[in-house]
Amino acid sequence: MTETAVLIGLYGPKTPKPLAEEHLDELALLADTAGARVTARILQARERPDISTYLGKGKLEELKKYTEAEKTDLVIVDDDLSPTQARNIEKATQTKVLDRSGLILAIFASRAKSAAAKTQVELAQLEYLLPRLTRIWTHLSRQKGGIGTKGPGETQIETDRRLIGKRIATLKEKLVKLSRQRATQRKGREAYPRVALVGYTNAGKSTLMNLLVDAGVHAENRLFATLDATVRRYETAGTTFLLSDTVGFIRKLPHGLVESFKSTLDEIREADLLLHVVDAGSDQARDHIRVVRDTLKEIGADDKPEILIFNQVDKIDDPERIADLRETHPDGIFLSALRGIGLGTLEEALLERVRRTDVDLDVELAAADGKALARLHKLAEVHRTDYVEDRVRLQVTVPEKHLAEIRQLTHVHA
Ligand SMILES: Nc1nc2c(ncn2[C@@H]2O[C@H](COP(=O)(O)OP(=O)(O)OP(=O)(O)O)[C@@H](O)[C@H]2O)c(=O)[nH]1
Ligand SMILES: [Mg+2]
Repeated sequence: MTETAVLIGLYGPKTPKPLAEEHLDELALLADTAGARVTARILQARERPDISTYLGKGKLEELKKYTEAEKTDLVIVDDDLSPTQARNIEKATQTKVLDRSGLILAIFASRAKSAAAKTQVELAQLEYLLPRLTRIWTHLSRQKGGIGTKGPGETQIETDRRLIGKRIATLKEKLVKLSRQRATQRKGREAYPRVALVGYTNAGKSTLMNLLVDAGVHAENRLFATLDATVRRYETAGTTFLLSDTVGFIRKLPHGLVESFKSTLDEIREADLLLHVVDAGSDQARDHIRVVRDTLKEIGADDKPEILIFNQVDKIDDPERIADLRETHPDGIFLSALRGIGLGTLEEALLERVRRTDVDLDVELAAADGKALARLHKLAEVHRTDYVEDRVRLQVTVPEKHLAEIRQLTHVHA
């Protein structure tokens, strides 16, 4: 049976009511993605959450009445709760309580399919759990009067903590191995420039990926439909590059999740160009752009060149809105991945940017140097090979990023 849920949030000077409402809309979409049915929403005017109950006394009472009367299964809070706040709301309402990070983690857990995604999610979940156990433990030891008095509760929690710590170490080792495997796989495709689709969740990255390279990746109107990176070769008019679809971002993405998804996010970190996809039809488009840029910064990928793509223009009725976006983002490209509108402009921009990073060269090296020759074939596209006595001459196209290495390996003819 579908669980019912009531959503809770706060508004105040920093988050005015309409914005708080939009945040709850997003939380509702998250709840829906997790499989819950939202039956009510409660917003309270408060500058900051109550330190022990999140909501104020009156509102908590209101919530309690509601959950009792409606037999609600779940209370979902739009912020992250301290263990104390979670416990107190749970006690007052006799209902399961989830905070924003907990909900996002639950969704990731239910969606993870590949070994890598499963490992990454489990790691994030345990890391989310660990400090919460610790704080409960601290709380218990305070109750019992502290040092030296080890009640059974504490011993159990300590054992749990040790087990969790061990499991975390195992998962981290597994991820290192997986990331090494992926690095080996990547070696074979080094010659091509790499382009990564990035953006807020549900912006249309996977839909665009399917349109550009017929990747057959899953796209749907749910958050975090994509958890694994998919890489496909894109070939057109003599230019080849690799395009990857990646996991979407969201505001307040749990930090642990970003940390543990490092290897999936490598696709973004190692890209030469980012295609930043925005749902132009969303009232939150500007906010989403900011969140994506902040997250890119967090993973160390904020220095990449990007093409800003305003997708879903078919949803916009108001032409002024597009004009507005065009004015603030003159380099933006406007399209509809669903309807296939505006694709030509994107492909032109894409090729222009990708080609800019390629260099054509004539190089020469010793014919006996098999190792250097093999490496050259990995790093560059070879168009022509001529053997002249004990030397080899090659015509190659090299991505800018490999120029330095090619210069070391070979003699470059001007
Ligand atoms: N109207 C309209 N809908 C679109 C467009 N592009 C994508 N969508 C819809 O938006 C929803 C999300 O698309 P996805 O491609 O799954 O989005 P995503 O960015 O990959 O999302 P996640 O992987 O979940 O982060 C789907 O229901 C798409 O059909 C568009 O141009 N117009
Ligand atoms: Mg997707």
